[in-house]
Amino acid sequence: MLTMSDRSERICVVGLGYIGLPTASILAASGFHVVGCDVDEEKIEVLKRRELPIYEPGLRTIFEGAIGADKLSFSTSPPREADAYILCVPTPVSPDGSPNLSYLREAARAVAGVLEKGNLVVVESTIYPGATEEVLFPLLQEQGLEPGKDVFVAHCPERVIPGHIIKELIENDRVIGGYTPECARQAEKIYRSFVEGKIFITDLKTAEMVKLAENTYRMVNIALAMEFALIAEHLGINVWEVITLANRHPRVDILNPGPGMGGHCLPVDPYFLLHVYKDARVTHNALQTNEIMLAHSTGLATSMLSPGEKATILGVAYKGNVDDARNSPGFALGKRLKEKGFEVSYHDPHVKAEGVTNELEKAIRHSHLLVVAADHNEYRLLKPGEVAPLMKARRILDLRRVIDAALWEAEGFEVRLLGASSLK
Ligand code: SAJ
Repeated sequence: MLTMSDRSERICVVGLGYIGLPTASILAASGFHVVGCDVDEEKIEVLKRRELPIYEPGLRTIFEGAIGADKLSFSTSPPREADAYILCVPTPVSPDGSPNLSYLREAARAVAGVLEKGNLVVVESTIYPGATEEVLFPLLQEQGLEPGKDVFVAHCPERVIPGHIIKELIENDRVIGGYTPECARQAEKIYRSFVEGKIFITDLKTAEMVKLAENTYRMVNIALAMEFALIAEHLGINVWEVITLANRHPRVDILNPGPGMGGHCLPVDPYFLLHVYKDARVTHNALQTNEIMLAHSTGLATSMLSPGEKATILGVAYKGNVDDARNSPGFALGKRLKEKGFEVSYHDPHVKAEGVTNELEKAIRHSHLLVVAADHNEYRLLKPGEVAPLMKARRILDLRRVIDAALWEAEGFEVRLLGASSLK
């Protein structure tokens, strides 16, 4: 449980996205005076009106409590009066897979301009090993500040999963890499205020690599599940049964196949490893598998459609029960189907985006095929009997094993499940 002690230190969190906003809120709820910064003026206005631009369970209560206690305010630029600056800006990769650290550089430049001796700078954004030094140090030195002597520098990668961010911010262990041991200790003091898990101290590069190891491990595991799905289809067996049974082994934990790995992390972060070590073959091949699954899913959908027919993509969030559509497998699939000349509509109960409706009836009407692309709870509750009269044909492709196939078949639907040649 968070306790709001009265802490005199002031913290500035730069970048108010899925990580920065919850982090700023939780630090403020722990008693620090927090200024949340973002270059997006509209977002700052929204936050000043006490509205939340994202949905994350538990965030609203903490956010409102912190603002109510006058601990959390917002600005478009970092203030001079902070003791610590935490950078939570996006670190995407360019279309060619090379790291795009422009947001980090911009944020670091803005912070470097207001730093004073004795301040702490923490990078939370995911970056390649060596990048904290590469980006920050020249900017600090330009200001006449010596890293580790005048300003403390640390990397503390976020490792929380969207959908459970608040819980995981509090409960997960943290790894803090310091430029010097004292840098790490300074950062630890801040994270200790709300982290109930253990905090492990290491050096900068190790902390940077730890984050990439975590996400690459998960990405490779999912890619393997995807490959197993392709093999199972080839053999005429059901991959979901294979995985369930294999996972009964005490040392096996295979994840689930799907139409693609989306989001801002798993399909992106492994490229940072390739940036520092281009012969990382396992990583490279696993990333390719993600691409292969998208093509395969498109093929499955196409095989269930005749020219000019309409497909409805159910779920454009990158995964179930979140409102984030970055690197959305659902959108990617829809785009490919459109390119093949099919009509496509998008439905999602959580995502607000152009061309996506939250009204199921509207999305499904006159459709020939439903494609379940995100494992939202709402889709588990879909009733085939209610859906069927709206459609022009009774067909459903489940890319996430969400629906109860027997129920849909009983209603006359042709049902196809990714990773299984038949449903039995
Ligand atoms: N996915 C599958 N099969 C699975 C699990 C996931 O296809 O069995 C897909 C999802 O549908 C989604 C993508 O993979 O499209 C990524 O989803 P995710 O739930 O695996 O991960 P993220 O991106 O939401 O969060 C990950 C987490 N990393 C790890 O678990 C190692 C989280 O802890 C990190 O903080 C986050 O990346 C991040 O920000 O780096």
